[in-house]
Amino acid sequence: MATSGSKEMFARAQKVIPGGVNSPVRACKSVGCEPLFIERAVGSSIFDVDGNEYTDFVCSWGPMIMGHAHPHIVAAIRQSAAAGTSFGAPTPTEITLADMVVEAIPSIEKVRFVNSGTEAAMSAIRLARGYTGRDVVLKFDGCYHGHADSFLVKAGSGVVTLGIPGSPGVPEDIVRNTISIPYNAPEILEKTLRDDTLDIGCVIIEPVAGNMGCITPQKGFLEQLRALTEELGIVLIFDEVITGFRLSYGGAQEFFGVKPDLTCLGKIIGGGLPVGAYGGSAAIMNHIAPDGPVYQAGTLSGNPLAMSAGIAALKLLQAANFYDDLNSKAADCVAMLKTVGQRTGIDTQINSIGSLMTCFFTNQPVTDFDSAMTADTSRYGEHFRNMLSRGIYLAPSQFEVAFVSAAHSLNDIEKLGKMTEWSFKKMAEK
Ligand code: HOZ
Repeated sequence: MATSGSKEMFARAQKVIPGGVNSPVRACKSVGCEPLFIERAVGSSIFDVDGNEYTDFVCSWGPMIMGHAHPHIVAAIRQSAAAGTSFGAPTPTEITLADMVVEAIPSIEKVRFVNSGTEAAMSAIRLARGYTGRDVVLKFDGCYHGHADSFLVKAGSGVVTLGIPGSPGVPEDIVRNTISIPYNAPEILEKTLRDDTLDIGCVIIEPVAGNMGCITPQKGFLEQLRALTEELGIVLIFDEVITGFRLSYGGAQEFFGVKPDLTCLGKIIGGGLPVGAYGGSAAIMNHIAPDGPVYQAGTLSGNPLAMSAGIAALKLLQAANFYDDLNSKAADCVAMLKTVGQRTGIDTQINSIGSLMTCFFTNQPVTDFDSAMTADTSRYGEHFRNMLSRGIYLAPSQFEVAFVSAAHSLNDIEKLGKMTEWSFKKMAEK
């Protein structure tokens, strides 16, 4: 495939944008190539500036659950834009979307909209600290909650992809107030939470880890976490930026039947526009200004454009059997990937849940950060490049998830299977 246009743009971008990108993972460093510059997208396809078409399994890292440029979402954005894009004042659309979120997410009685998942997680821990009067946050190795200071300790996503051990610029005091323990380790969890010298105020977790590849919670893990935090008066935060409206309409908390105190949302609720949100019981949310003393604000928060896109997206998700259809399509992908792995003798572990999946290049079950690290990242890079050369766009890192959308067709799934088999055979022959 000719990619001279992307190459030229990357050279230009590097002169004026750090690393040529506005978010590190997309630089494609860990997969040994340069980024494609995308011009447009529709349904399950994206098109680069050289006119190449790719079947897209990144889906903008999650928001594009309906596929790209869905006509209802585009129409809602157009209509909203024509009426003005931001007023810095309350609008009817934010009440509509808040009503929909409150109705959908089991633990949310009140919700505050922000502009990104990072902002949502950052604001949720400030609220939890303000509410409990305790500063220490417990997180899990390899989980990623955006790039706010407190979360860059043993984080997933680009932090692990680029092998950054923490981040210069994060003050020692903040690192001291963040404890990170392994995912799916019930004994360590109990011991840490019961250690009252640590003075933990809140726990934040991705109920399905999606930023060290897809890792599901082992049976009873979320239930144990809920029971312990409740008993000890620790605020439990579910980061549902990926899983919200993805695993089910009510997110992971509905899927697993475990209710947190606070929930962070993003991605899907913005219909592809920049949005985040955090919510929970009125008792906790009333501590936010102007009702309470915990300060959080934003000029563009709840802007009508993003709210309208979000409303249109959520309405589409209410279609009968939407999640059953989506998840059964994803299950077909998973079954096919497993068969291809067995047929070609390439060691892989396919972790999946709902419409999320990761193909880890390892022969060991992947249940936490350490086991994720056994994956052969150079093999993933080779596979990524093979697939790209045949028109399949995967995440440019072993430690991310692939997303299936409502727009993916049977053809797309078959193409994924065929190209995966071709790529695995090519690697097996070496
Ligand atoms: N893991 C990130 C989304 N959950 C990747 C996107 C980014 O950092 O740009």
